[in-house]
Amino acid sequence: MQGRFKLYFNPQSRAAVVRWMLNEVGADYELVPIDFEKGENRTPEFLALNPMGKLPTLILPDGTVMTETAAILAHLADCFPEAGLAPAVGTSERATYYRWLFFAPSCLEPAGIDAMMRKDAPPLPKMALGWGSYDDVVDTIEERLSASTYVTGETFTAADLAIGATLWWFTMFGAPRIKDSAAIQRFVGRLTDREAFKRGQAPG
Ligand SMILES: N[C@@H](CCC(=O)N[C@@H](CS)C(=O)NCC(=O)O)C(=O)O
Repeated sequence: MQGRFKLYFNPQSRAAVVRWMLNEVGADYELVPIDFEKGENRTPEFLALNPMGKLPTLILPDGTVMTETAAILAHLADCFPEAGLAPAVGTSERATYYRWLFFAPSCLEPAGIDAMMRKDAPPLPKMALGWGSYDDVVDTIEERLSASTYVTGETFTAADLAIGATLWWFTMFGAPRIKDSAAIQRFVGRLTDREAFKRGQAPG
């Protein structure tokens, strides 16, 4: 794909996941540093781009504003088909890819944040929560990662990046069970060994 992407960036944010993906697909991009402490994500200029005041906020080469990490990963995978990070549309592999790509922000992420930030609070009713319970989510991921190398099978895709980046954050922040799970840690290790991940760790 032609043109330059502009990524509003803070290394301690989900924008780091998008930077990793931009490296995976070999995109041309620039980083615009955002300092949360200085409120740079709350200025009128920034809020005009993303009224949520959140990162990642990505400007596509044609000026379109994109937010929401998983959506950005999916779009970049489609824009750079030569990187091979999304199965063909309409296939069963694509269906499995979507399943895990959406599982990351709708189940894994809120379940883990709830488990870490509300650990002393009474549990919310399982039926009302999209993720059911934290243990169900971790059991589901563990089962999947025990059965195949990547979430969609034997090929690395953008869905692995969505799931893997979240599991990597959970490992660092001490989410329950994550560090002790051999299947999850094998997967996280495989992902953080990738060249594109390592390049994304350089100062931005
Ligand atoms: N739903 C968004 C979440 C974005 C988000 O919560 N970003 C955090 C950093 S990881 C943020 O910008 N926080 C700054 C703030 O809310 O002031 C996504 O999946 O990309």
